[in-house]
Amino acid sequence: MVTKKIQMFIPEQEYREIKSEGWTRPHGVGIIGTYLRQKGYDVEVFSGVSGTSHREMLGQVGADVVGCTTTIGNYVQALKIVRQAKKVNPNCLTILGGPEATQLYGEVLTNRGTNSRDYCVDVVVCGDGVKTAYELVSGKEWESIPNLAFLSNRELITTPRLREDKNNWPLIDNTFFDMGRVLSTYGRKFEGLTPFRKATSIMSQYGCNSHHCKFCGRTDRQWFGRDTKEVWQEIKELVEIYGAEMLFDFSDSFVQRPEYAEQFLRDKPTDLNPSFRFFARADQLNPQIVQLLKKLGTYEVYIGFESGDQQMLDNMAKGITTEQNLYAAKLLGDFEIKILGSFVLGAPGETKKSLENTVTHAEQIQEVSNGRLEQCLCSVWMPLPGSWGFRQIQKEFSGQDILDLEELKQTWVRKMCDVQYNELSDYVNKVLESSGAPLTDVKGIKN
Ligand code: B12
Ligand code: SF4
Repeated sequence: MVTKKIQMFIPEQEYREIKSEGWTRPHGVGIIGTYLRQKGYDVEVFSGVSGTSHREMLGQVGADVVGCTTTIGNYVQALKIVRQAKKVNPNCLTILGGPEATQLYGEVLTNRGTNSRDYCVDVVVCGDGVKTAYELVSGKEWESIPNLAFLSNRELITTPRLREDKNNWPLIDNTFFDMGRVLSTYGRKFEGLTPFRKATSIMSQYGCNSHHCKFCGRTDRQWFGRDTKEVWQEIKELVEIYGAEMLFDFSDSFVQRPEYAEQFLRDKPTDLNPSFRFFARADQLNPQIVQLLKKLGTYEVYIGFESGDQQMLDNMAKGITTEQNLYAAKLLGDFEIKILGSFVLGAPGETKKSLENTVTHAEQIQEVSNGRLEQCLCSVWMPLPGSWGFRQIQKEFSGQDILDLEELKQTWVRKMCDVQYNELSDYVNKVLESSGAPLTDVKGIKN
């Protein structure tokens, strides 16, 4: 029997490079690719978030099965890849997964499915996709595979959603990537601004069940913590084989379950001392937790402060107060942990006054943290498919799978804010400037 050739892609973002790209590992397609390889398939994984360019990827497309992760930032690139896959091999099975296709599967299949003029997508995986991918490539009846959306005789079929047990997923096979290049990208990108030369990403926990921030595209509310010993095993490999000095844990909040963080610290091998960057919510930080982070070797904590105006924080359902933001910043400063703070402008009802409060807040955060706010990110509210925000303007984009990001943001601001779009964009720079952070950036997608 000839082994099926499978290619998995996470395309690079279409609009602009972001600072976390180039040195991160693709956790979704990385795990899926590893699982399929372990099942005996001939697998290749191409990662735009680990520095492989879109052009390089397009040149490599050609397999029996081609799968792509989609986000709002790379969806157009993902379509180019699956179109190319069909061109090279019309019998190729093309699969889209990831947050964007999960949210817009109906629109994707209407515009790119079997009956469309731009047919390039056979099936969409909605939600978890490791076991699902295996069942798809092994030829199981689609109706009996969970987490799918596809067309059958022009009818849109969806199968039940099932959460997979993440402890049954393999550790990413790092030999898919040029790990030397991936890890050293961090040092190159942040030269002169960081003590670390080599860094990459890990993911200890999945899901966010604490809040429902109205701008957030996360839909996986249920929390799942991976076996802490296994996470350390993964870290050991990254440190000892690839020389990682700093690891960025992409869990939505590392401290959303303090007992998990405590277990993680208890299981830490004494001879393994990498530095970490974690996400955390301001309301989840207290002296005990910050002390724990310090003991773990935390270099930096990424906090979504979002706004300096209490009404805006309430309007975006963030579930935190400006006082909690300042307290968290002070605590981190006291423990000499650096901060990566991010802000989102354009909450429902945003006014010039509330924007001014955010400018002042960014400055205060720098002050109370004793200059520890090292990086500041700021962006205009992007109504991400899947979020509450998107639902408020969805009607105006009805039927579309390719969303014009500029139009999305402008529509949002026109409908939801009491300031003009241009004014809001100017405030992005004002917030970045007032933060006094040495490293500043707009959050990804072109602003
Ligand atoms: C790490 C991360 C990044 C990293 C790396 C990206 C990556 N995907 O690896 C960086 C920092 C580079 C990044 C960038 C961006 N990100 Co990001 N990122 C995340 C984060 C925190 C974790 C992603 C992850 O690894 N999850 C774990 C893996 C296992 O899950 P997964 O990727 O979803 O894959 C599973 C399934 O979706 C499915 N699946 C996925 N792909 C495929 C493909 C096939 C073929 C199959 C069968 C199945 C399948 O199977 C996997 C296992 O179950 C998520 C939030 C989150 N917690 O998920 C946001 C998230 C994915 N990012 C988001 C956004 C908006 C972006 C940016 C557009 C940000 C920006 N402003 O520019 C860019 C886009 C970059 C790009 N190339 O597209 C949004 C996406 C929303 C949307 N509708 O698109 C999310 C959900 C955050 C949020 N809170 O809203 N991101
Ligand atoms: S922004 Fe963070 S805290 Fe809010 S819902 Fe999303 S992942 Fe959870």
